[in-house]
Amino acid sequence: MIQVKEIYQGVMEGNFLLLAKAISQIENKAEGTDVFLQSLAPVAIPIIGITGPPGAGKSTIINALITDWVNNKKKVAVLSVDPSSPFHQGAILGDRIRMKDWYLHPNVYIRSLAARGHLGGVNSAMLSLTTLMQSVGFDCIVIETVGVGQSEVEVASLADTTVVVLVPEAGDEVQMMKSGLLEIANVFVVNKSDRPNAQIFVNHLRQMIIENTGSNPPQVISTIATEKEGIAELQLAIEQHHESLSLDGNKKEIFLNKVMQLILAHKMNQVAVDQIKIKLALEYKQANFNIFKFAQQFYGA
Ligand SMILES: Nc1nc2c(ncn2[C@@H]2O[C@H](COP(=O)(O)OP(=O)(O)OP(=O)(O)O)[C@@H](O)[C@H]2O)c(=O)[nH]1
Ligand SMILES: [Mg+2]
Repeated sequence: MIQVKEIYQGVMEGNFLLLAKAISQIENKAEGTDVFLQSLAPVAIPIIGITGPPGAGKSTIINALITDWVNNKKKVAVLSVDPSSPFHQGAILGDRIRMKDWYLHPNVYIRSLAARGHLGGVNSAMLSLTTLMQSVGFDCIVIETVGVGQSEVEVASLADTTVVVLVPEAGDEVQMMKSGLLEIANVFVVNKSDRPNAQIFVNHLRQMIIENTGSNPPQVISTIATEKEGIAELQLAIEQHHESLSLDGNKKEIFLNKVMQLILAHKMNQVAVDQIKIKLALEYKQANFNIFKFAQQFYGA
């Protein structure tokens, strides 16, 4: 496995080759990965999760955020989780176009990751990767996920600050309530505010937030990402949320969530799925088959 020091050196020089290699090794759980992860000494750089429905403008917003950061001499890492269904083949290509200003920039590292096919689940892979980013000299770390499935919502919940991007379209409020986005949002962005009725949507959303959330309700920021309008306000809202986090002890909750994810992933890795399948094939048709009894024999694993 590659040395953290060498990766850090590369990042400082704008050479991400070793970083990319380390990421692949972590994704594949290559030998030595656990020891490597345990050797990390992360700095508490806040992780910003950006989620929302397909095409809401998440990548365009990130593109605009990067402009500000790079102007302030920050090193930026963006991890985007690709749902990796055949229908999303264009996503990576699309991101390359949307964030084109940054793909070759020495202070910006952008990586797309498949949502499926990770040993131990995408959450534990993402946790490993964000911790790696925190350990090799980045100043800003962003995770982009498409908020359509529960797993993507969970990935976003690994972030310190979760930004939910919506567009002013009728019906989105209902969809949002269903998909659990209201619970995970720390900041709402209503992007594409150049569309008609954007302000009505913003008012609706604010009303809904008042009715459904307690203390520290999420701010609602209007943006036109393509024009970089509202981006400074978004930066400020993210910073304010992060300050409030440090104050009220929520960081402990975030860590607890991460520990649970790791334990879960570790336990799942120990489960011999093939053996279960073989046994199940023999037993599931039996008249007295009981799923709880059947599962219990594997609990100790
Ligand atoms: N009119 C308008 N178009 C926008 C705005 N922001 C983004 N777009 C356009 O919306 C389209 C989708 O933008 P993306 O940034 O790729 O959206 P995304 O949420 O990252 O999309 P996925 O990653 O595929 O889910 C692009 O054609 C953008 O140019 C905006 O504020 N106004
Ligand atoms: Mg995108």
